[in-house]
Amino acid sequence: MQKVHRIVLVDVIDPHEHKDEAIKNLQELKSLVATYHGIDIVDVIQHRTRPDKATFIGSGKVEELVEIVTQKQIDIVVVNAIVNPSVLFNLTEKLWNFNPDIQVWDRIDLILNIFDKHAQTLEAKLQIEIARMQHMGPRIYGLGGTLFSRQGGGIGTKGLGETNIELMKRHWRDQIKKKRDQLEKISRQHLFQLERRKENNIPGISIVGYTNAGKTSLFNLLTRKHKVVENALFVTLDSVTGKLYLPSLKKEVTISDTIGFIKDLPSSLINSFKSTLMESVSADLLLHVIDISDPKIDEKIEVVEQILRELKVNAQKIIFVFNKIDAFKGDGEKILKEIKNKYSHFSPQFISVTLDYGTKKLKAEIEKSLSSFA
Ligand SMILES: Nc1nc2c(ncn2[C@@H]2O[C@H](COP(=O)(O)OP(=O)(O)OP(=O)(O)O)[C@@H](O)[C@H]2O)c(=O)[nH]1
Ligand SMILES: [Mg+2]
Repeated sequence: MQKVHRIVLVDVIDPHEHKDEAIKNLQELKSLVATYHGIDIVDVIQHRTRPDKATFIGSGKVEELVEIVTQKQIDIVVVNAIVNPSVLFNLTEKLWNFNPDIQVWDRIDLILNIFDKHAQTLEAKLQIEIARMQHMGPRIYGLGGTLFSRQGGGIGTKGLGETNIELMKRHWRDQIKKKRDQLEKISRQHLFQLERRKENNIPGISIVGYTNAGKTSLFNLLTRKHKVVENALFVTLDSVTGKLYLPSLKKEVTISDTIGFIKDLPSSLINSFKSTLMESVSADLLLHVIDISDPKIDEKIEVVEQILRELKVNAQKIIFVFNKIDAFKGDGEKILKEIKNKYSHFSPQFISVTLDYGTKKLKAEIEKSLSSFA
């Protein structure tokens, strides 16, 4: 049976952040962690302060962490931030004596480990491996540096440690390059397919959005496919393309579903996923799926839009697809009106994939947007 990891979450809250915000953020972190499966959140340390340069949390909190790790047999510490590798190394070093196998992850490690579990295709796997190697590298040199300098403690042997670190770095760089070359080959095939589509004047639609918004559900409905849908984050990691027939255009268009976005997704990670995100970058039309029942709806829309800007998507048109309208509570009329006004540039559509509500109108809007291809 798979071992269940016992973890402690460490969150540092900005002193200016509202309490409700902090609770919501922690909730998202918890769902992210729950997605990993085989993990038991044993404890949470939340601390309202500025992050400490050396250890992220202050020395008093480090002592508390040591105590929790020892008493509750913790094997993974997750720091809810993107931190300098030296911070992760410093924390690991402080916890080593109490659990020699302790792992300290930051947000990137957590996301990469989740990605790793869900990745299906070689392309997605390679992208994750490269991102992981880049992210882990400095920590490994750090560890190596400490070990080597411990080994070569005497006068005159200092150079040995340095040479070894250099060798390690070179080996690491070579390994990354090999993976990159492999990925490059796959990306080229991908690009070739996209170019062929353009030559044949076949429009491409791409479904994008925050993780868990219902992208795959919509993809399945439109293409009659049966991809896995789950109430969890990052269920989809690989880009999959299906077909949708549009009667007014008298042609089939391609439609692709891909990885969801999340806030604080570091740009290095977005960059590593460029190969799978290629469909979205070159799509003629983007369907931005939004969970209308989500209390953090505006923030999530902005996160997605920001990432799309970073990716420099070419789409002439983006349609905002507000999904899960069946689960929406509150003054419906008023809020729908507000949304319609606020996002009028994005032809807002209101649908429920579960009830197959609003999809006819959505298809009509898609046809309108792609009418130049007729
Ligand atoms: N109430 C309600 N739930 C929905 C609707 N559409 C999808 N869901 C649920 O939302 C959850 C996420 O659906 P997915 O289609 O996997 O979402 P996704 O955006 O592809 O998620 P990731 O691939 O993990 O980023 C699932 O539990 C779905 O059953 C809807 O119209 N109404
Ligand atoms: Mg999905």
